[in-house]
Amino acid sequence: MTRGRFITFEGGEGAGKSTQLKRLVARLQASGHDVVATREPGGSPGAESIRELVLKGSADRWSPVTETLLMYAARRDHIERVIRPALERGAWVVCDRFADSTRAYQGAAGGTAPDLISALERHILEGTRPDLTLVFDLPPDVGLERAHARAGSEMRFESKGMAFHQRLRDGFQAIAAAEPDRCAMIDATGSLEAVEAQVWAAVSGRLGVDA
Ligand code: Z5A
Repeated sequence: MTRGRFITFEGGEGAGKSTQLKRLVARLQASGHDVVATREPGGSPGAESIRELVLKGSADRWSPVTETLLMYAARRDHIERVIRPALERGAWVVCDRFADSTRAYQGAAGGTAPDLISALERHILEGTRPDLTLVFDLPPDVGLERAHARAGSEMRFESKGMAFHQRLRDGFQAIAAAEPDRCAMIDATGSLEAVEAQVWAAVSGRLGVDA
C-alpha cells in the first residue's frame, strides 16, 4: 500500500483557509481520492477536548509555553489516532493548521524558544510531516476584518493586537522562505475563485494530481 499524501493549510486569522479547504476536498474526492479532512487544534476526540481549553477564555489565559505544550499534546493524539492511520491506508489527509501554526503563533509571535519547538517537532511528530503546505498570506487588518465579520469564531487569538498579528505574518513568511520545496505561498487577497485557482495549481503541480 502506498502512503497517502498530507496537505496542510496555514496562515493568519480570516485568511480563507477553511473555505478553500472545503473546495479542495470536494475536488480531490471528485477525482476519486479517499480524503480525510481534519483540523488543529483538534481532529480527534481527545484533541477536540484540548481545543476547548486552549481557544476559550481571555487572551492571557495561557502563557505561550503552556500553549505550545497543549498544542503538542493535542497534536500527538491527532497524529496517533487520525493522521497516521489515514496516511498508512493510502488516504489524502487535508488539515486546517498543523505544526507551522505552533512555530508562528507560539514561536514567532508568542516568543516560545525555537529550540523547544524544534525538540517537540522531532519527538512528537516522529517524521509525520506535510508533503505540501499552503501558506495563505494577507495583511492582518484584512484578515481580522474578515474573521470578525464571520459568526462563530473563537476570539482568544483574534484579540491579541495588531503587533502580534504582524509578527505572525512575518513568521509564516519566514517558514515558507526557509522550506520552499514543502511550502507554497498563496496570495489570499483575491476573490474566492482566484485563491482556489492558486490552491489547485500548487496541489496539482507539486503532487501530480489530475482532475
Ligand atoms: N493555533 C495556535 O495558536 N497554535 C497551533 O499550533 C494551532 C492553532 C494548530 C484556531 O482557531 C486557532 O488556534 C487559531 C490559531 C491557533 N487562531 N485563532 N483564532 P480557528 O480554527 O477558530 O480559526 P482559524 O484557524 O484562525 O481560521 P479562521 O479565523 O476561521 O480563518 P480562515 O479559516 O483562514 O478563514 P475562513 O473561515 O475560510 O474565512 C473567513 C471569512 O472570510 C469568512 O466569512 C469567509 O466567507 C470570508 N472569505 C474567505 N475567503 C475570502 C476571500 N477570498 N475574499 C473575501 N472573503 C473571504
